[in-house]
Amino acid sequence: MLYLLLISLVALASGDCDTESDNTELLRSLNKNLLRSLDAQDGLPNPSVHLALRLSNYHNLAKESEHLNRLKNNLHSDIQNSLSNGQSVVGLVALYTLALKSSCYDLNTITFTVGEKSQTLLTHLKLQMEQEKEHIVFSQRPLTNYYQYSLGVLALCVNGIRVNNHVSNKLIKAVAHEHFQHGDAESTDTYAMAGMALQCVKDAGFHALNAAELDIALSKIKQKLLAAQRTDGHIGNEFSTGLAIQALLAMGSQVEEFAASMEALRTDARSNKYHNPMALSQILPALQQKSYLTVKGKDCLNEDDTLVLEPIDPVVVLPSETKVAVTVEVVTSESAAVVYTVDVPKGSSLLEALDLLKGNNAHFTFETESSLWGPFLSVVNGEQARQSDRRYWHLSSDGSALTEGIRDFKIEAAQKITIKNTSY
Ligand code: B12
Repeated sequence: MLYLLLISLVALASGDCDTESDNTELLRSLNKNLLRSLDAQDGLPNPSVHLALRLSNYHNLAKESEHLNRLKNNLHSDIQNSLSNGQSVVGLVALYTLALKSSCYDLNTITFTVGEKSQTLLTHLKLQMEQEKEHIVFSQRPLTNYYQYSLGVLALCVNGIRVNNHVSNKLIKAVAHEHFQHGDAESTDTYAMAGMALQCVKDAGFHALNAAELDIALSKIKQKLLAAQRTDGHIGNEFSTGLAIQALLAMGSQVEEFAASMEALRTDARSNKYHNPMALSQILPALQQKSYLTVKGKDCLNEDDTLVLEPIDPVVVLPSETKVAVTVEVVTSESAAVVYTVDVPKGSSLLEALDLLKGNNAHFTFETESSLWGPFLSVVNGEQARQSDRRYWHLSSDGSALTEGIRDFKIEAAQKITIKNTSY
């Protein structure tokens, strides 16, 4: 009997070890994928990717430092241009700030010049947040969105900059009035980012006067995130789960409370759901039980430097011989609908399908804008859905909203894609 008990205990223990080493293996391999994305990136260096690499337990310090230099040169001049043109880029500035802080870089040495006046990055972030706040006062919404507003609060706060009470109050009010929307649904991502931002404000004691309001907002966010948990474990959808876990951790929840969500994240990660570097950058900290708040205490000392990128053989994917029929319906802001059809190789991306359609049909045109998530569909048949007018081209397939953009969504079977100029 004792012998049997011992055998089962040994088996159990080794099972645990297996799981632990499987997880370590998964984390290291995701981390390597994120490092590889640095070389593959065609556009601007991505500050969110840098942040995730720096928050990880594993590092390739040479590659990270090379990337830091690219951020300080290329991303810096892109932000400089936007600021000179008077554009609100608070989310990007906040991510840049978080990325630099995660590398323990001296932020006081980073400056931007607008109208002959040179000011530090943090001063600019503060100014941008004031403008966003003023916009909320007059139009009940930020210039950008509450996700970026939260990023701004978070970035100031983790750098020890006192967040103006009026600024954090606007976020608290937005939580109370449930103003966090993504299209026509609630934005789990925004609740998560607001949760991390407000938790930082609470920990720093910046909001001592209205402590009760702040606590109510934090518990509402927690309740929203837990209520958004689906039966398959995801919180919101596959792409908000990482941020939601980060927020729950930051707000003091125990891992056991969302074990199913962690498992859902790992299962998705194993099936390569997070091939987009931006998606990977938001889940990797969560899988290591860290949140963006961890940046606050980062000292960059005695870091691991064991991640080595083995060369991998390039995989050439030939277009499938099998064709599938795609119907593309374009619905303009005036509700006028035009329908097109195109046959595409099975497994094509929606972007490839739209390119084929454009080549075959002189009446169909489209344009994209680059973003951290990839190409954002901005103009269709000459009609622009302007973010400044709070409009966008909403994507759906057979009536269900797509959870990925035109480059990542793959067409595996015949379907009807609807592209609708929608207000938000
Ligand atoms: C706000 C927001 C929007 C707003 C953006 C406008 C605005 N000013 O508010 C609106 C409502 C227009 C929007 C639209 C869509 N969105 Co959106 N969006 C977000 C959100 C909450 C914040 C983005 C942000 O401000 N980031 C901060 C700044 C610094 O980064 P940025 O890259 O410069 O930001 C720009 C881009 O992200 C772009 N953008 C927004 N959404 C998407 C989606 C895709 C696929 C792309 C390429 C770009 C893009 O708009 C941002 C502002 O200019 C994120 C959540 C998240 N976790 O990131 C989801 C998120 C990025 N969106 C998502 C999706 C699926 C969409 C749509 C495809 C939905 C649909 N079915 O139509 C469309 C895009 C369609 C198109 N035309 O290409 C997913 C993307 C997942 C993925 N794997 O690709 C996210 C992660 C939400 C989620 N959890 O599902 N979105």
